[in-house]
Amino acid sequence: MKIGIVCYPTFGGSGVVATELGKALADEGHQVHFITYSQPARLDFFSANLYYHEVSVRDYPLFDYAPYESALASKLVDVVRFEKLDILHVHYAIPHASAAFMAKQILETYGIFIPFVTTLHGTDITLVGKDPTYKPVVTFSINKSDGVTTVSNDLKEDTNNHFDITNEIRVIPNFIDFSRFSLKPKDHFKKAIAPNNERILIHTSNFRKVKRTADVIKMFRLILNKIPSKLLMVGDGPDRANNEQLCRDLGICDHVRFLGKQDAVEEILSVADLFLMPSETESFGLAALEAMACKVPIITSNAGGLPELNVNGFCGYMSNVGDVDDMAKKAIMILENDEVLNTFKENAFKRAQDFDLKKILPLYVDYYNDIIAKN
Ligand code: GMT
Repeated sequence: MKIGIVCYPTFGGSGVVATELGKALADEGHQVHFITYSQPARLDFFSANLYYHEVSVRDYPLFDYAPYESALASKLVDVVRFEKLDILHVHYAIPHASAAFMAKQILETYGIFIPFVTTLHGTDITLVGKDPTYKPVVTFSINKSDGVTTVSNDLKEDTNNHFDITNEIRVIPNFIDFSRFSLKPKDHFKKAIAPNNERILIHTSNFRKVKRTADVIKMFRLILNKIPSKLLMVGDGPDRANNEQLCRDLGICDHVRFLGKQDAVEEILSVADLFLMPSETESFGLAALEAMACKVPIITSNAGGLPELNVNGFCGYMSNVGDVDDMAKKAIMILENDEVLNTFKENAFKRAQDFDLKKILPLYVDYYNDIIAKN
């Protein structure tokens, strides 16, 4: 197949899933064309089956807002015509699904019919899409997609409950590539972070409000009262400065390291004993899955699609959003005993295997084939 992929080429979950999916499809022999405004963060190598087409938005003194959606639609028309693509797969509803719809209409005037699949990742529905500013466009473009997928049952329900959806939605969960995410021998790094064999806790995110990163710090302080430990905060975003201040206020700066954005997250996860994700909502929780693949158990909230990933009491524990005391209590239960910790580590790895790329990739390929056959 010749597949066009549109995504936000950033470190965000939707961009990561789109890029990893494209790379895996290319490895299987499909021709994959990324159409984005900059090189996707994880597309940093050469492969004969991978192509990258940059959408450039011309600035013009008349524009207060450069019309990215029109530039993307025009680029899609150009790439589909020239590269003779079979299907487009757009990640994130706004503005990718509506740009794909526009491109599809234009291509029909050239006698070219191309179906497009839209994958909803969460924030495009839970945070942005419900806003009246975007809702009509989101609803319309989901209904006009030739196929729609969500990354969890919860997101499917949420989409159906909040939008007037006439299309059938297929659930295809996030996946993990074990060739990249696995426990790596990083003992020297572990020693540097925790010289006295303290437990190492980790949080990775974009430090947006929805991640409740202050809860990570508050939870850690409670854990630190009982168990010698260190906290690694990986990533960057709007709440980081406040989190740093909170650490100073709580007097725990010596135990917390803010590492900023990191490419080799799997190496850092490899030294960790527990992953913390107290999010307000999370359509799937890819970062938690990445941790589990590296044998790191998880403490999460029970919001959104997290109960579809976190098996409570097996690979980690779940608590209500904001219940920092309960989260800390559960974390201590895992961390205070070596045997318990090791069982949770093994279980986290076992649970991650349910989302092995090798199991999930065929679900996308079959779905593309169904959609192409129907159109
Ligand atoms: O979580 C983020 O801030 C990034 C966000 C995105 O929209 O790119 O991630 C979303 O998509 C991921 C991949 O499908 C999911 O694993 C994340 O759970 C989801 N984030 C939220 O729902 C908050």
